[in-house]
Amino acid sequence: MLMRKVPGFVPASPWGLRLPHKFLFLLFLSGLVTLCFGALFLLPNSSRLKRLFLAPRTQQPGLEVVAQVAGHPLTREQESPPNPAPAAPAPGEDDPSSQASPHRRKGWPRRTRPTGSREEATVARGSGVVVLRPQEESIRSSFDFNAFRSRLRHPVLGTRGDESMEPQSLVRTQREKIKEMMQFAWQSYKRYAMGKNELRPLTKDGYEGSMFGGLSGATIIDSLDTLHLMELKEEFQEAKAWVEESFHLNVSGEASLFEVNIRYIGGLLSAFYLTGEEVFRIKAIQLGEKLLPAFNTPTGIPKGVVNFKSGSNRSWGWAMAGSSSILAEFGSLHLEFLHLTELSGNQVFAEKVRNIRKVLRKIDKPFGLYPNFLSPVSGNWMQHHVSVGGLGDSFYEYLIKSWLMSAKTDTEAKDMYYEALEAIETHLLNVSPGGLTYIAEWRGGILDHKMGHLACFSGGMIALGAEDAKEEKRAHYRELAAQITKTCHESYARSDTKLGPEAFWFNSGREAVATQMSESYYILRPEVVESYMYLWRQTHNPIYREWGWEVVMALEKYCRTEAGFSGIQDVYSKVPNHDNKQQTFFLAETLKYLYLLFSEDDMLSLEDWVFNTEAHPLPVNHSDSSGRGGG
Ligand code: DMJ
Repeated sequence: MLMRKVPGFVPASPWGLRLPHKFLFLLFLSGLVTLCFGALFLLPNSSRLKRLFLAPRTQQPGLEVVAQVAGHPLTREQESPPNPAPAAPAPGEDDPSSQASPHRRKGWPRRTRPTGSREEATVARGSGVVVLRPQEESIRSSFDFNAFRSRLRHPVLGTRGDESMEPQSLVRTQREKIKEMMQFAWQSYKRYAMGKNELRPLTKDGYEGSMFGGLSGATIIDSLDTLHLMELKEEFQEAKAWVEESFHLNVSGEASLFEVNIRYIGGLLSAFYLTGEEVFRIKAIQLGEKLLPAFNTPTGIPKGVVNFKSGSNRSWGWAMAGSSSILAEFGSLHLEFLHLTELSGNQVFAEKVRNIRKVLRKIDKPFGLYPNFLSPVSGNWMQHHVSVGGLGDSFYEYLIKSWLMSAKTDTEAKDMYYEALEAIETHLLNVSPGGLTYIAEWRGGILDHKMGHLACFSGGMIALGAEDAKEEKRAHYRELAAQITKTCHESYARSDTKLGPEAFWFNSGREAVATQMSESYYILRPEVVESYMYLWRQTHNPIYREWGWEVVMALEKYCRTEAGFSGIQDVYSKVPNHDNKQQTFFLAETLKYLYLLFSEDDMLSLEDWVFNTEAHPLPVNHSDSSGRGGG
């Protein structure tokens, strides 16, 4: 409708306001808006609101390592939303995560699992163009795989000396037999349980368990390097394809920090170092980030359990009523976490384990011993139970291996190892009336005269560390390693099945045997054959291959079933009572160590590799370029 202009009449606005009023009202309104918007940025703890308004790229400058390489299988996977930011430490508490790191110093945010914008990823997928943010670019290019391989002293799989000289040798036949066992274990798993964590060979199905927070495929990840080593190429490709297509990290359960680290992270890292396949590196780093909330404690000593969904953490209920972290668990992260930093360029992983080292270095140790339970809140020992078996074992292993993996530069780890070993010798080492050397368990000064199967790795560890001890101790440590390994062999030899029990005692006239049914089981554990492998490499005494072969025969006789290998419930009964579990470490460790026992010394040479506690080989950090092997 056309308004007719009437002199002296100013038409009212639709709201009935005249022009000066309207102007004043607009002025007031714009002031109000400016004030509110500004408040979003000035009020404390406004980060959530900022997130609503700022582009994701601005708020998250990229600790994330999601591969956005077009065509890469990872680009097809929708990962879970980012974990919540780690909880801030309580006022006045030392925040280990605030230690200097290049990233942090430059003002990088705390969040360790940020995401890129979905739009950005979509564009990358849609256009087929590689879209990497600057930080991802540096992560991508921070590790030179070819340079790494050229620094190795030996070809990864060795020179195969005996094969070319003796094509039909006994040792070759033995190795082939072990390879066949691996193939059978893998194929059984694939047939009945592909994608599940473990195979149950009696019921012919899969089992997920509760240690991995909803992650699947533990057997696959644990098997990758063994398959590669044995040149089971088709099987390796099956495993790799599963990782590419079906290994999803968007899970939300509670996981064991230790188990995920040694099996999944260790397995992925090894698979990467052996093959150079990016998928393994990227998955390892992504999974490593998911473990970081476990470290949000006042001391930085991680708790044993991390919740993948909420990012909360807790200690195991059985660990001093939920108050303690376990020495073997928080003490067995060092090797893998240093490699996560090496492969990602992200210092956060190395900082976390260096802090653990710092805490352990400072704390008082009763008689130089490391008890198994430590409060992650106070940093105090919670009980004086010391063991080189369960709860303590791999902490000692990681000290000597940190020294070796650092190409013998980490003198702190070396000193800690030899000091700990001296204390163990002084307070825990015993010789039975029958002449068997064993490492007992210590409870505030009282000894339990028993050794767990787990403690049998120590023969190999002491052999491995013997050469870097003080000159006057070297021969002694070699002999000690041999004696402990002999004792562990006795625990096998004295059973009806020639497989060893979970724990064996030295008292009441009985030696190296279990004293109760509840300790008589064998769950396909590797520690005894692990020691045979190290002792073989050190001495070339044929007895270790003989003993190893006895184990192979016993496994075949008592543990092989129609659909895979199974543990047994009583090593003292020739009628096998299977436990219906093919443990992942059987493929990762037991079969790998057996295979290496019957291989040349330069296959995964100890000059180039250290094995994590799940037998996943991680490379020594040779910084010079005098490598000869590479291949
Ligand atoms: C493995 O998972 C590792 O070797 C760990 O350190 C201890 N136990 C099992 C095998 O027995």
